[in-house]
Amino acid sequence: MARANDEAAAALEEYAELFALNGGDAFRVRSYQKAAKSIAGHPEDLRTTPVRQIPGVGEAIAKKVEEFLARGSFRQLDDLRGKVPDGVRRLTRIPSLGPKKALFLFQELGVDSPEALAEAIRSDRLTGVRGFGAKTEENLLKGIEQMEQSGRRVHLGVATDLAEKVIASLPAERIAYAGSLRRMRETIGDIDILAVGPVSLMEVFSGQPYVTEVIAAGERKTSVRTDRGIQVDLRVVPAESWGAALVYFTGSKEHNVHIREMAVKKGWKLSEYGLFDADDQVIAAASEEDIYAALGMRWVPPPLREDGGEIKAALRGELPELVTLDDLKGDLHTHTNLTDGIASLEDMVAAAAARGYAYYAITDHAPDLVMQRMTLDKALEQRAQIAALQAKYPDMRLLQGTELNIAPDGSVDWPLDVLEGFDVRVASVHSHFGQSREEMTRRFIAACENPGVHIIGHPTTRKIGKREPVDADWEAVFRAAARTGTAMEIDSYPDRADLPSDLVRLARHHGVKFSIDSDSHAIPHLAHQRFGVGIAQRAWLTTDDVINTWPLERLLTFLGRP
Ligand code: DGT
Ligand code: CA
Ligand code: CA
Ligand code: ZN
Repeated sequence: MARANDEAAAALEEYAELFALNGGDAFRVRSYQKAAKSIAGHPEDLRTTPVRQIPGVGEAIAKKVEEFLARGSFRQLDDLRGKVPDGVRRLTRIPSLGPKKALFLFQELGVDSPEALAEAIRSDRLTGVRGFGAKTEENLLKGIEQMEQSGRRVHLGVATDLAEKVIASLPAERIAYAGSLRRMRETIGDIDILAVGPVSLMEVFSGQPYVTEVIAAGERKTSVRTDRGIQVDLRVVPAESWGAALVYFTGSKEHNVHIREMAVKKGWKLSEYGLFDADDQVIAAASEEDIYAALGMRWVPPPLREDGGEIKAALRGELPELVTLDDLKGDLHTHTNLTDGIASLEDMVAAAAARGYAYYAITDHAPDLVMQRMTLDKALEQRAQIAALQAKYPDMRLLQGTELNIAPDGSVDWPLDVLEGFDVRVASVHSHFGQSREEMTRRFIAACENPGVHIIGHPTTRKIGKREPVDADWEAVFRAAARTGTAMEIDSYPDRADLPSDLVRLARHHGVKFSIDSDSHAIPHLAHQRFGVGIAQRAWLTTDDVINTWPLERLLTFLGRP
C-alpha cells in the first residue's frame, strides 16, 4: 500500500495543478506545491503525526489534508476536478507547456487535448498566434510525441522485433534479452538486454541507426530510446555471473524477492552477481540452472516467473510440462482474400504446408460482417476449391472453417444445418462492444450453447492501446464453455493477445480447452503463433489443454467430425 504521505502529497499536487489551470493565484499554487513536497518528504507517517507540525503546512492546507486522510479527497479538489476538462490537464503534461498557455489554448482556441493541439499545429491554426512561433510549435510537437511514447507499453510483437534487431546488431560473446520480454508478458515497458563482451560494445550500441537518443551511457549499463519509441537497456555483465544476471534481470521482481528470501533463510545472499554463502564464497553464478539447483529447485521457465505458485511447484519437482511452439500441429483461425485477408487461398495453404502442419483451417468471415461481402455461395465455391487443393497436400489436412459473428443476442450468421457444412466454426464478437456486463455474459453463454460453435474467437475483443476489453462475467462464460465443450481461443495476433494469460489461467481452472491461433490475414502472420504460445505458457498450459496440439483424429473428434 502507498504511504499516506505520498497519497496526500499527490492530492495536493493535483490540486495545485488544477488551481493554476483554473486561473488561480501563482503564489498560492506555489504554497500548495511546497506543502506537497514537504509532506512527501516527511519521515513520519502522516496518520500518526500532527499535520500542522510539518513545515510549510498552514491552517488552510492542514484542513484539506485532514479531510483527505478521512475520506480520500477534499471538497475544493472535488470542485476543481469537475471544472477542468481532462484533456486540458493532459495538455499541461506536455513538456514546455505551462498552465497559462494550456488555459489560453482551451479558452481562446478550443484546443482541449494534446491530440487536438498536435492537429492544430499541423493544420497551421496557431500560425500568427502570440507566443506560438515556429520554434515553439516544433518543441510542442516533440513534447507531445515524447509524452505519448513514454506513457505507452508496446505489445510483444513490436518489442520482439526490436530486441531481435538489437541482438543481431551487437558483436557480443554472449547476448540475450531478459525482463518482461523473456517472460513473454503481453505488453512490454522497456527491453532489457544482457551481454558478455568488451566495454566498446556500448559505443557500438549507441551508434546504431535505430537509436534516436542516448538516455544514459555507462560502462555497465547504457539506456537508449529507439525509433520505435521504446527504451532499450543494455547491460554488460561478467561471464562468470551470466546466470545470476539472467535470473535477476528476467524478474519478475516478485519472483526475485521470493527466491532471494529463500537464499537469506539459508544464510546466503543472492544478487545479480551470484549466490554467495555467509563468507562471500560463490555457490552458483554461471548458469540459471546452477542457481535454481543450489536453492533446491528445478529450473523455472521464464513465463512462469511471476510468483504465482511456480516456486513451490519447482521445489516439489511439480512444474508443468509447458506447451511449446513445436507442439502445435496446425492453425484453426486464418483468413484469405475471399474476405479481409490479403493472400490467396493457394498462397496461404502453401505457406502453412511449409510450416509442417498436420492440419490447417481457413476461416473466412461470415455474412453478418457486412463490409466483407461474404455469401453462402462464395463459401460453397471456396469449399470446392479447398477440396481440389487437398490433393496437392497429402500430409496436411485442409479444413474449411468460418469465423462467425456473435450477434447482440448471442445468435450467429447461419442456422445449424448450414454450419454443419463447415469443419471448424469460430464465433467472435465484432460489434456492439458496449453491452452491459449482463447482456455480454448472456451473449457469450448463448454462443457456447450453440451446438454449431466450436471455438470462441478473440473473446475479450481488446486491441492493445486501441480498444478496451468488453465487460463480461468471465467465470460464468468459462463454466458454460467447459460444460458445452466449447474451446476458448488464444488469438496470437500480438495487438490482440486475446484471451490474455490471466483469463486463460482462470478458464483452465474451470476445465476449458484452448486453441492457439494466428488469426492470420497475410502469410507473415502465421508466425505470430509464437506469441500465443507465450500466453499459454504464462497460464501453465500443457498440450492436453490445447486442441491444436492434438493429433488430427483427436481434433476431429473434438470438432464432432470423426
Ligand atoms: P517492464 O519493463 O515494465 O515490461 O517489466 P520488467 O519486468 O522488464 O521490469 P524492468 O525493466 O523494470 O526490470 C527488469 C527486471 O529487473 C525485473 O523484471 C526484475 C529486475 N528488477 C528491477 N528492479 C528490481 C528491484 O527493485 N528488485 C528486484 N529484486 N528486481 C528488480
Ligand atoms: Ca523491461
Ligand atoms: Ca529495464
Ligand atoms: Zn475476428
